[in-house]
Amino acid sequence: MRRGEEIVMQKILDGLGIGKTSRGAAAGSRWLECGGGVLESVSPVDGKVLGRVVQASPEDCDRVIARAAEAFREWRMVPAPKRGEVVRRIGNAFRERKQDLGALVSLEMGKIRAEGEGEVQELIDICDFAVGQSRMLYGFTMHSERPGHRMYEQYHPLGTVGVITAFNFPVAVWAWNAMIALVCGDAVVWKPSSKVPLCAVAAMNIAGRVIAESGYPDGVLNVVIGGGKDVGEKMASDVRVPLVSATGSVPMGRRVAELVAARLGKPLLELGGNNAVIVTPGADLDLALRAVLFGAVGTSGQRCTTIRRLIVHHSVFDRLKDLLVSAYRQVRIGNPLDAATLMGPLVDREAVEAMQKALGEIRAQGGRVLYGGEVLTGGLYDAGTYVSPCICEVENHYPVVQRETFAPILYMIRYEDFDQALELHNAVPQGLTSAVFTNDLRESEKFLSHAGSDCGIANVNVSTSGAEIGGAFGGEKESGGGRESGSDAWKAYMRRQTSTINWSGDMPLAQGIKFGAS
Ligand code: UN1
Repeated sequence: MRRGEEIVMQKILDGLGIGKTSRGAAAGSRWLECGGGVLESVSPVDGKVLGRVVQASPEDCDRVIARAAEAFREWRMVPAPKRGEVVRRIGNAFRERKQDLGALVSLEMGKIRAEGEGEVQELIDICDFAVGQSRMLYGFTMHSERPGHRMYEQYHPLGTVGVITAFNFPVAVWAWNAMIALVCGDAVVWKPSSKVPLCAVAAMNIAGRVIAESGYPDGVLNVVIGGGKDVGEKMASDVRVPLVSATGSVPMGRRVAELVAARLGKPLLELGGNNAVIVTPGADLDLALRAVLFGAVGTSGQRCTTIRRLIVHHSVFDRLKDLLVSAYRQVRIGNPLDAATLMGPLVDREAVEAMQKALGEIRAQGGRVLYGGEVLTGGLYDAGTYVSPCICEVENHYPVVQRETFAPILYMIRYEDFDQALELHNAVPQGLTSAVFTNDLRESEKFLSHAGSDCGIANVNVSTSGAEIGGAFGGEKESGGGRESGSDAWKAYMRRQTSTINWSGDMPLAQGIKFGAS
């Protein structure tokens, strides 16, 4: 980075309250002394160390969980709309810091600035959503079969919610969970990815201050920065954390699910995708091109919603391929903080290695690289984290195509008829998000029908990535089955209770049972 840029970034870090060394755990605005090892945050932009964090040990994590449990006892008694008022103030605090926090997301994770700010906007949007939700924690009422009885359902706060987030959305996915959990009356313990600890420090500095000013206990909103074994596994196995919401890889989700299930807690999993877009003969190719470019190249292919597979009718395959290759050629790759850049670096060198390994497998399994895939060198590129986005022609059954490689590799696959396209579409272990590009009502309806896409999200003429917060977000099969963010996803964060009240002077039994004197 140039000197001038470094000064601007230093100002941003200072403004967000990030010093050279941060503490690894906080209850609200209070940062706690931690006893774990030191973690370095390395920017993928230029390979420089941005700061250090003294991580939490398992004992520190234990202390935080205890504080959260204590804070919960008070927080659950605060009326939900008043809890919403606190979340409204949190949203406003983030509104004021949108540019700076967005820049930090870019610097620490590598996504371009427009996407960094977009991520903070997603955080703000979910705050607004949660505020409204705080007045709409509805349960049903039913008609009792017994005379003089009333039946209804109510939703109570659940307890402490553990939130494990991935590097690719350093702040938004925390907010999806935390802001909804807060209005539901829960306490939150957040374990961010160790690749992006400073975003978590900054986010907690902003939100923690609001909690402190609100006069409610600090322990309502907590962060614990530490390794998967020290913090993640501790949280997953702790009975004081009734719900653990985890976003990340399938192996991570499997581990969390095992630990949570072993103690009969609730896991909420949002794991990998292998998202496909079907492009039919009558599709608007210009629309498809724009959607695929954003969906496959955006965030350098590191969203769980990234388009991985493009299933294209043979009659338009070559045209779309040529359009894509020429669009890929024009993608400006470089410093994510420059306004002209469309694609920043991958998160670290390991991600680059994983991409190169996948490219080797693609070739070995019979695939053809149509464009890109090189590791870039020279100047800023010498950080070793920059690659060119890649397009390959493959067959769906290749083992490498069946798994998620978290990199900008787009697989192009041909199809002959629409039913075959649907079969190829569903023939992967994952089921997060999907789309069809078509102007044919029958094709779009079939895609959305129970014989169509088997994913948690299915779109028509809309990219797989870039979902709005208002819908429930999550997928089927290996993608984990959880739903977060909008719609009625809040219900997972509450304890559901069915109540029957007898206002008659009799004691009739259900199912018409006569028992003794009744
Ligand atoms: C993720 O990649 O884990 O739909 C979440 C999207 C974003 C969220 C992605 N709103 O692409």
